Amino acid sequence: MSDLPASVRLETGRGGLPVLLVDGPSARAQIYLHGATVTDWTPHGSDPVLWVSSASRFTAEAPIRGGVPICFPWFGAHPGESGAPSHGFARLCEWSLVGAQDDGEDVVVRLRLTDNEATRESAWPHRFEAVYTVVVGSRLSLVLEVTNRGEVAVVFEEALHTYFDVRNILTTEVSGLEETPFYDLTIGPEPVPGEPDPVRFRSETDRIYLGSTRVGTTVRDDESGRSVLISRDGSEATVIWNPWADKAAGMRDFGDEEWRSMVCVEVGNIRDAAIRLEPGRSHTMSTIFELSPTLEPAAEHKPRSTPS
Ligand code: TA6
Repeated sequence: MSDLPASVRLETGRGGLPVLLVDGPSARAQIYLHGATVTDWTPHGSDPVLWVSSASRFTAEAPIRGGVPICFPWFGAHPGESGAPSHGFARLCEWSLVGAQDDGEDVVVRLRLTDNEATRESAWPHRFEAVYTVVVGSRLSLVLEVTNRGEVAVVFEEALHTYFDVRNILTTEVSGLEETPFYDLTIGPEPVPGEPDPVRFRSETDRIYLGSTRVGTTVRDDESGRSVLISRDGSEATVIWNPWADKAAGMRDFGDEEWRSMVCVEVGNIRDAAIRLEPGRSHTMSTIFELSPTLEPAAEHKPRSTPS
């Protein structure tokens, strides 16, 4: 694509997959056309914010294990077609680059996916257009707009399945979901009452929060001394995931010990929050990530002061 700004280069990335290398005034990023997967966002002067497994595959046949895979048009296993790919087809498709431009301190990249022969034969054969806008700056903004290009109403699920890099999962907590009931996929289908405290990690965690509040969610990583503030719009569900040791060891594209240094916090619309779109209508979901220093280690992670 000839008219890319100097801040954006289209290169051949891992596995020979096309990748956009963004180097803007305030941050750098990498976006694979494969799944429109953002695999790196690093504000200048900071450490990378996103986690990618050292065992991730980079092939057209498999999703990238890390970064921000896009789950669409269903989340998890397809309810009716067991052979359908987990989390839908969007993260397995090659998205087309619509364009990119500089915008002050930010760089804006737009990608598109429309129905094709393969998707029209899938478990979700509808006509659609999905436009994904990635704004790379001191904050990372991700906007997914889905339009129903067909003649009938459609229902779909979506999630931005973000893998955050953390120094130590044992001293990481996720706040902003307190008192929100959730589905705990590690124990069963029934909803579980909300909890008064932030989410802390001591075992496999796989939770779906519905009716998540509009206020932000925060990933607080005490050992790195930073937090990631996650705001959202057009999203009524939040998923929190860490596979822990056994699940991690069972995944070929996930390093055995890597569960210690990642956490997924995903904004989406799944289950009761699935989106219904009439013909010609569009729905937009967006999220913004912003770094902030953690001022004081969380009480329970404070080093015990030795009694004088
Ligand atoms: O988002 C959490 C989750 O749905 C977990 O249940 C786990 O399966 C994870 O996604 C990874 O799914 P994947 O299909 O990428 O292996």
